[in-house]
Amino acid sequence: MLKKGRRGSKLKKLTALIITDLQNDFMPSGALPIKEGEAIIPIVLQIAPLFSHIYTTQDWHPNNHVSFAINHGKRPGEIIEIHGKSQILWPVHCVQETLGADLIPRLQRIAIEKKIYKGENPLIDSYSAFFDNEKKKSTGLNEYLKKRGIQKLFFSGFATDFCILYSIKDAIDQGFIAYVIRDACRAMNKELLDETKALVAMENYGAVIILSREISSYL
Ligand code: VGL
Ligand code: ZN
Repeated sequence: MLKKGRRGSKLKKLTALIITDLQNDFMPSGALPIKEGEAIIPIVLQIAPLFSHIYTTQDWHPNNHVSFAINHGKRPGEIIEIHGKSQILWPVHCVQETLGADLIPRLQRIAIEKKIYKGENPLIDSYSAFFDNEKKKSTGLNEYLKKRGIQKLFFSGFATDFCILYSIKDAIDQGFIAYVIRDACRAMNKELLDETKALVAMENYGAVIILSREISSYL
């Protein structure tokens, strides 16, 4: 009985794949390229059929966004303080309604149930799929998932050391079981060990770090 249930579709419905920020601007030719970013595309396409619920996030900034170095007369990589929190400054990226902010074209092949947009407030940056960095506004993802009884979240996409890290913490804080599909993610790695540090931090926070080939044993 139990075995049957495990294989059946009922439990599978309680799981979801979240693909974060798989957008043109984070690709090698984009405004804020992530090293080896293109390497995760075939992996994401390969694992997508394992899930009956797939959600994407998109970084979706206005031109006057606080995270853009140029808006402070500074250079990308510099760090400033905003509302008592340190803010890394980025090149202009993922501006609303631009090609760079679009999901990569190959994601059109998969059935995305809902697209989540983040980083729209010009005054606050927003790495997590759930909340802005000051936890002032929800993207609606938590409420949406809770309504549908989804309990397990598998994360893929960019960037392991920003969006994924922040999303995992919020997911766990909100009671989800959270998995990081390590080979389906890539990091900014501003500093050499940022990816490793993020993975350790997520594991310590309660996330399960897995590889794409192991997914079926966790569904
Ligand atoms: C992100 C850098 C700039 C992210 C967003 O969500 O990972 N990283 N904007
Ligand atoms: Zn951004």
